[in-house]
Amino acid sequence: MRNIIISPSLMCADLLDLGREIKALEEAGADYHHIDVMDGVFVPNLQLGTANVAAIRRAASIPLDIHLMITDPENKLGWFDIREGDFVSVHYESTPRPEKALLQIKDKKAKALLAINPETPVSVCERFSGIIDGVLVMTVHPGHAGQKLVSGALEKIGEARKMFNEAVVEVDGNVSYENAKIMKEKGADMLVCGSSSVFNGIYGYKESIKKLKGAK
Ligand code: S6P
Ligand code: MG
Repeated sequence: MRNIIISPSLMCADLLDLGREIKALEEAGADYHHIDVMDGVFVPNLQLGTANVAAIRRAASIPLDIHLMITDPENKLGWFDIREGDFVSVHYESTPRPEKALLQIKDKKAKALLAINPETPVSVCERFSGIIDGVLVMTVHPGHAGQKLVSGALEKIGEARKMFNEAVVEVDGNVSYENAKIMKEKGADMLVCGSSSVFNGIYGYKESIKKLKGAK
């Protein structure tokens, strides 16, 4: 089994107390902070923006995992505080020129991931194999937390792993403890954790992350 990277989704945290949340997640063993950036055009929601990313950066001691759900990201990447060691995902469906955005991310020495919606086949990733450091498989429709798995989305994790032996396969959407087991079996090595696990209010962050990392 691969080393599991845990990336809690900060949009599910207590936004009024984000500094404390960031510290608590880091102490609990989070590897990255997942930041959902939504523009109200590519997805039907508005969420964290450039100022939020900068503020989170100031409070964080671990790298950021920035998930851009915005149209034409190649024209907007310069607005964001992206650093070496971060993960940055752009959606295949968000632009006719994904390679332009991916190359900009690489220029900043961050890891470039191609995100795909539940309806998008994994096969579209193949032509970017020389550029990308991984694939972000969406297992819910991007835009909101608290959704249920889209049927068939889990199978795409295995297809992505088959296509990219070394690259990261990140999964985002309804990562519950139960679903995490299946996702890991299929080859996922990075889990975005939101209201289905880390922020479900049932377990503490440390226990929750331990359960997600350990679940076989
Ligand atoms: C959804 C977004 C995600 C959510 C995460 C929430 O558009 O990209 O990162 O924050 O999926 O987790 P959950 O467990 O509520 O699905
Ligand atoms: Mg996300």
